[in-house]
Amino acid sequence: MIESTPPGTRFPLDSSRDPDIGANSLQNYQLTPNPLFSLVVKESPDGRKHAELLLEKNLDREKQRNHHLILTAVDGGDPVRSGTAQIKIDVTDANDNPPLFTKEIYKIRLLENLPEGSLAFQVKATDSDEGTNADITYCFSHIANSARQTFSLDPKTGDVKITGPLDYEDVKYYEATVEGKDGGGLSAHAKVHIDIIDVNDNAPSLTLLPILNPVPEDSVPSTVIAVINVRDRDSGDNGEVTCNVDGDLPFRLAVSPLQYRAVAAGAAVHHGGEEAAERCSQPRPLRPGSLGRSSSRLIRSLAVSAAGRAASGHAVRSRAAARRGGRRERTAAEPESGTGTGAGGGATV
Ligand SMILES: [Ca+2]
Ligand SMILES: [Ca+2]
Ligand SMILES: [Ca+2]
Ligand SMILES: [Ca+2]
Repeated sequence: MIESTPPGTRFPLDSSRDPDIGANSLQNYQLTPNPLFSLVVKESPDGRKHAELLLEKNLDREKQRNHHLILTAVDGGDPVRSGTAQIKIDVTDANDNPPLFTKEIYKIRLLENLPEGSLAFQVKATDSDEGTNADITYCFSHIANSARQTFSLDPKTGDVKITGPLDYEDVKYYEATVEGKDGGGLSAHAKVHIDIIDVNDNAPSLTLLPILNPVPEDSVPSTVIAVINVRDRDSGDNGEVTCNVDGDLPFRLAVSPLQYRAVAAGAAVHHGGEEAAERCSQPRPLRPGSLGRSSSRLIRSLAVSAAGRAASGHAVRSRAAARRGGRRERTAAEPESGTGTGAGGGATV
């Protein structure tokens, strides 16, 4: 008996036989009490009685997959004689349950450095029917084209794998709807919200805009000589940057929102070329084991002019070096001898 059988359906039972006649013949049927089934006894014109099993309520295979009833046939004799028959009802499955996802919304967080091919998460639905009625296949029923190239959903296992590059700096959030459909055509849906988590995968980048080039040697302290823009595409601690200037130089970095300025320091600027490696690094790793990233840039344009010397001086070291046939350049660690002007040092960071 299929579980979708509607209440009110009747099932004729084989008639019992009693060779006696009159009151000693079959008088009635009885059924063990059962909330789902009852007995209807009909009498045909020849006086024979027939029993029918009547389904009173909906069957539910998922609650009870079989029922045992006992039919008793009683005669009218004295003593009363009876016979019994076992009625065994197997309830076969109907597809009356849609799949049910384990969550209405799958909230997923993925590090942006997860490699392609790795398992991101799994969606799962259950179905209390059996056989193909409980056989679920999964698919994305709604997903942006960009996300479709980034994630794949295994139709059988519900495994979601990464099939394209993740990049927090590019896309921070994905949204999709998954569908689970059983073999009988019933379906269910669940939302998927994917947050991409930032990883420190970008080093700071520096751009240098010289304001004074060359720098007159009589520049007063705090004269802005260059503007350094610093940018780190990461977020939070991963995008936090500090800058410093290597070496003992008459310049210091002054911070203004979103940019650093190289300014003449308190001591007088002395003439001669100066070269400094300016470094920007991230102050602290986000997690143990995740190293901060740094970048540095050799500043060659903070040249200082000296009276009576070629104005361009040491302005762009590479060009000057090329002109001089690669002669070794003096560095900040080798103060020019015999100039006698200004006081070195005093550069602060
Ligand atoms: Ca089902
Ligand atoms: Ca079912
Ligand atoms: Ca960074
Ligand atoms: Ca990042």
